[in-house]
Amino acid sequence: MKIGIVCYPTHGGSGVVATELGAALAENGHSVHIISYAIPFRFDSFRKNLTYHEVEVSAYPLFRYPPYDLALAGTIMEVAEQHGLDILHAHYAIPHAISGHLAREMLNGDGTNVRLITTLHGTDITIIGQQRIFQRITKFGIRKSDGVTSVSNELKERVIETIDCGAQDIEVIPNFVDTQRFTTDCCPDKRGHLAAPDEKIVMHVSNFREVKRPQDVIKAFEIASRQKKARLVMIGDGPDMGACKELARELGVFDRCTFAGTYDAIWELLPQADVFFLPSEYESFGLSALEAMACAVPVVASNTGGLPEVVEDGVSGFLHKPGDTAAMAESIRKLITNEPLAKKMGEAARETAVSRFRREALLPVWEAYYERIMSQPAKS
Ligand code: GMT
Repeated sequence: MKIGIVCYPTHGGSGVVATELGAALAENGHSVHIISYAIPFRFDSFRKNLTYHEVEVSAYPLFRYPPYDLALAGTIMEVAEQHGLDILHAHYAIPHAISGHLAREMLNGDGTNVRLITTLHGTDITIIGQQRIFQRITKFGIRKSDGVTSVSNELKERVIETIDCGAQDIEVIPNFVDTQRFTTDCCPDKRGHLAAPDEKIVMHVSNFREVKRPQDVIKAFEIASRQKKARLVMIGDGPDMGACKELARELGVFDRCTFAGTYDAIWELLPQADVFFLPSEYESFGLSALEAMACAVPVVASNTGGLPEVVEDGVSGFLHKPGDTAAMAESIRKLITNEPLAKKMGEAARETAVSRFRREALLPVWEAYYERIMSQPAKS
């Protein structure tokens, strides 16, 4: 198949999923065209069947806000026409589904017959899609897509409850992980850089936005590490980073925190964690937790959104109400003070990642879904 994939290039789950899916499809012999405004950070190499197309945004002085959505539609149209795309897969509803729809409308019946599939990732529904100005356009993008997928059952239910999708059916296809890249192999030299030999490592990876509750990471770590020498490794960057550092100073744990910044090869760091910590207010899925699990790291997280579909409470980690930092701290304490428990849960986590979410298992699901959508008449 000839597949166009539209995504955000920035550090965020939707861009990771889109890029990893593109690479996997290309490896399987499909011709894949990634369309974005910059090279997505997980787009680690130019390889056979995989091409990147940059959206050119015009900076004409009349434009206070350059019309990115139209530039994207124009680029999609050109790529679809030039390469005869069968499928255009938009990751994240706003603006990708709308620009995709516009491109398809301009093309179809004009010698091209491209199908639009939109994958809803979470904040496109729970945050952006709830803003008054974007509510109806999100609904429009969903209704106009030839196929719509969601990354968890919980997100699907939420979409149905909050958005009038008309006759549109939503297929749940969970995120996947490359269990050969995300493995248990630990690079001891890197562990040495991260922590002292007698320190347990609690790790958090996110884009430090409000929805991730990153200050709760500091609060729970301060409590959990009172009895056991531990180091908090914070990976990523975002608007709440300054507040996190401030809080770490206030609570007297700044010296035991490593603010590592953004690190692309996250598979090198995750296996060195003893606990992965994700206390988000909401996660439609929790890809970063799944990546940690693939590295046999037990997870302490919120029992919110799609996380319970990924982490099994008491088996591969512990789940608590968002904001319950005392309970989260107690679970972290258990894991950093009880090595056999952490090992058992880590093994269960890896087992879940391999059995339910490995790339090789979910790639055929995507291929079958594309085939199904292509066999149906295109929407307009
Ligand atoms: O807010 C983020 O974490 C980024 C966001 C994105 O769209 O890039 O992530 C969402 O999509 C990921 C991939 O499907 C999911 O694993 C994340 O749980 C989801 N984030 C939220 O729902 C907050």
